[in-house]
Order: sequence, then C-alpha cells, then structure tokens
Amino acid sequence: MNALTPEFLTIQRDVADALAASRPVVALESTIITHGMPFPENVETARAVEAVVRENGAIPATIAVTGGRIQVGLADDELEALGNAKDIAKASGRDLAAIMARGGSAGTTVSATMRIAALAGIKIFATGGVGGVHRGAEETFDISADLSELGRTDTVVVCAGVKSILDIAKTLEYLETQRVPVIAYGSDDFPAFYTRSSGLKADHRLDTPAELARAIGIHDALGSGTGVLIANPIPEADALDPAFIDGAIAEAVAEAGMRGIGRKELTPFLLARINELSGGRSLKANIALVKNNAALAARIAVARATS
Ligand code: PSU
Ligand code: MN
Repeated sequence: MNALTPEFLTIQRDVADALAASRPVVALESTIITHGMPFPENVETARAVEAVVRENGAIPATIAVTGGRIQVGLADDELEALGNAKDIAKASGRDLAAIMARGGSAGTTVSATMRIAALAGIKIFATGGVGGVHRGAEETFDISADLSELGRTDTVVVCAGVKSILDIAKTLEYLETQRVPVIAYGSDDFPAFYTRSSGLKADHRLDTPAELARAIGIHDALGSGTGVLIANPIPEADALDPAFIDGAIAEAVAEAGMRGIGRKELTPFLLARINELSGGRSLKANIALVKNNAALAARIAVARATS
C-alpha cells in the first residue's frame, strides 16, 4: 500500500476489510482524547462517537500512535489506555517521526490524523474543532499546523467551525490562501464551535450529504490536492449562549497570556480552563458537537460509497 506498511502502520481488521471492499470509513483523531477532554469523559465520548459512526452506516477508525506504531482503529482497551495515559505526547504531523523513532505514544492532532488517514486510504475525518490562527498571532506567529496540512493533504475534515479562542477571521483568510474550500452545512454562517454563528459568512453552503459528497468528488477531479473543511454548526439545543461562553473564553485567553502559556500547551490549557470557568457546560457542548460531526461525516462517507 505504501512505504509505512506494515512495519509502522497497523490497520485494525474491520477497518482494513471495509477499505478493501470500498465500504464507508470515517477517521477520528485522538488529541481530543489525550489533551482535549478530561478522563473519564474523554473515553466515554470516544466510544460514543465510534457508535454514532456505526449507527450512520460507516466504520470508525480512531487514529493514534502507541509504542512507536501508528494505529488506524483502536480496540476498546487501547482506547481506554490512551484516555488514561499521563504525560502522553500531542503529535502534530511534524512530531510523528521523532515520537515513533523512540517508540513513543501520542494523541494525533488534526494535522497528523489527516496525514495518516491519507496514507491509510481514508478520505473522511470527523473532529470537534480544528486548530487555527491564534489571537495575537501577529506577535506570536502561533498558527496551527492544521491549516497548512489542509493546504497540502486531500483529507476531508468535518468540524463545528473554529472556536473564538482563535482569531476566526484570520483563520478563514489563511484557509483561503491555502486554497482550502470552506463549506458550511445547512447554514449561511461559518459556525463558532460552541455557537451556531461566528458572525462571519461561510464561503459556501451545501444542504445535504449527497451535495457535499458531490463537491468532494469534483474537488478531487480538479486535481486540487488540498483538503476540504466542512463546517457543521452545533445543534440548536446544545449551543451555548454567546455572551456567556465568550466571557469564559476571554478570561481563559487573558489568563494564558499572564501565565506565559503558549505553543503546544496553549490549546489544551484554554480548553481545560474554559471548561472550569463554564461550570462544565463547554465540555457538554463539545461532546454533543463531536457526535453531530461524526454522524455527518458517516453520512457523507455513505453518500460517496453509494454514488
Ligand atoms: N480544538 C478542540 N479540541 C481539541 C483540539 C482543538 O476543541 O482537542 C486539538 C485538535 O487535535 C487540534 C489541535 O488539531 O488541538 C490543535 O492544536 P494546536 O492549536 O496546538 O495546533
Ligand atoms: Mn500553535
């Protein structure tokens, strides 16, 4: 299949069978498990998300690095161990080689998971939020590798938009420069993770999984070579009040600045702090939107397989 098989890459049996038969598969990331949510909600959510993918007709493939090997699809005990692990690495695409060379383990971010999904032949990937251009990036240069990976790897990423821990307008500008189509599902607005609108328009709107599948097919036929970002607004019933959550976000961002927290630690710090400041409401919303994205990703994968 590729240079990484079989020494460094293990594809779980049901995932390999589905891929061989061209049945729908959805990739899932693992930094959300290792760094994005506390235990035990992280493991419960990872299991629930896999179940949602199956209920919607696709096979889930949670991707992580364990003991120096890339795992595409995790057994239940592996998933539990990942969620329980202390001091596990957060691997973006550029971190993979060094971590694997020393036999390490890691949760994979959107950038790493996109790369691995592409190697494994999985087209559709569901997550919560992608990384982006951080607020104050004009000073810090802190721009997630997720955005440059979207500009060079043709994996489709289904997310709930970008949360306002980031500079959303600059993130959309960066994606435009990278030639990444940004398509909102069933909405004119680009969503802001915890809320259904960021106040900014999405470039494109499509309203059905079949239309999304068709757009992905055409994007590939054009030889575009980039990813596609599908922004799926959080369900109305799970969305948070914008004023409430923006207050918690502003406080967490200010605190990170004061404490000098930056680089890879910044996003995990902000997520954990916003959860504390919101009395657990941000985590609840996060869980709901990840499931919602997994369902849409599965439906797109099914639409692709049956078209
Ligand atoms: N946003 C979330 N939850 C997460 C992440 C982002 O709401 O778990 C993770 C994803 O794995 C994403 C990564 O790819 O953080 C981006 O990290 P950074 O900003 O350091 O590039
Ligand atoms: Mn960063």
